[in-house]
Amino acid sequence: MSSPTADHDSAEVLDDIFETLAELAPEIRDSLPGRRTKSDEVNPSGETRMEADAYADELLEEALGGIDGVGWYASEEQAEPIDHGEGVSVALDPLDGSSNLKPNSPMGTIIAVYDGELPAGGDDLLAAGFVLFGPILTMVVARDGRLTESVVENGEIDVIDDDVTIPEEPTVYGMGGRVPDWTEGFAAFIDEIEDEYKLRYGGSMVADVNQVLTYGGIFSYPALQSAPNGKLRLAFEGIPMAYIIECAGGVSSDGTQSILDVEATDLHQRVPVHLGNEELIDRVEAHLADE
Ligand code: AFP
Repeated sequence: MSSPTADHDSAEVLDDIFETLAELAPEIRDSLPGRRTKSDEVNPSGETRMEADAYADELLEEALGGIDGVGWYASEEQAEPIDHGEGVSVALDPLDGSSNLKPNSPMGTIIAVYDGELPAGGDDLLAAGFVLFGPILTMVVARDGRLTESVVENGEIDVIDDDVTIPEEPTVYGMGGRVPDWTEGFAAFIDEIEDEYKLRYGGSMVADVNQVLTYGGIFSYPALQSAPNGKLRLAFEGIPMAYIIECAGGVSSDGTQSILDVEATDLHQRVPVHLGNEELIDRVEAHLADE
């Protein structure tokens, strides 16, 4: 694959990608009420897809793949990247947290833009962002080391904070995985922090990470006894969310190192995820090192 700068200005390509995502966001949201049932298909990670997952994936592939300067479209819903010509690779979780659709709880779309062939690591990341389908439709974009938050109305981007920074005094924590399946070190970490912070976990990474950006704290989907690499996917969830948190002054970790330094060997590989204020990430890493 050639570099985005060969024929296209990569800043322009990134502008096009995020504008297209904002234009599609209301359409994806409008499609949700009629697509709350499970389809009879499973995704490459073995999870049953909702009708809405498939619809959002098709819509995003067609629109983002059609941008001049986008070379590959990859998604959590498809086994292999799809060739769209020359340019950057976009990697998407089209509807992250779609099991929240049934109880009408928040969910989102996560995007990572890589300069290079997939699988690619944090060094190859050009930008990342997410759309949050909450009571308000918002989008955050991490680019050039800075995080911007916008409200999306009628597909238009209205920037409300052009330098999002994680609050210095953390207040919340949210963790995935069944408690008996946590490792000893992770359980000890939670034991230590539960008196200090408020537990808030909704099961949608986009919303659970956004509350950390808003209130400060930590989000983890840790290594489990039954799944040493946890649940979340490196290319579609781990790397973009790590960059988003790091652009806001927070820290990411797979337990020992920044998620942006994890070697990418497989498009659908999983990674333990810890995101939040530095002091909390230091504490979780210390407990995990003691295991
Ligand atoms: P779904 O897309 O299947 O709802 O999974 C959501 C997710 O990938 C991520 O958004 C959550 O953080 C995590 O999985 C929730 O997993 P648990 O249901 O095990 O808490």
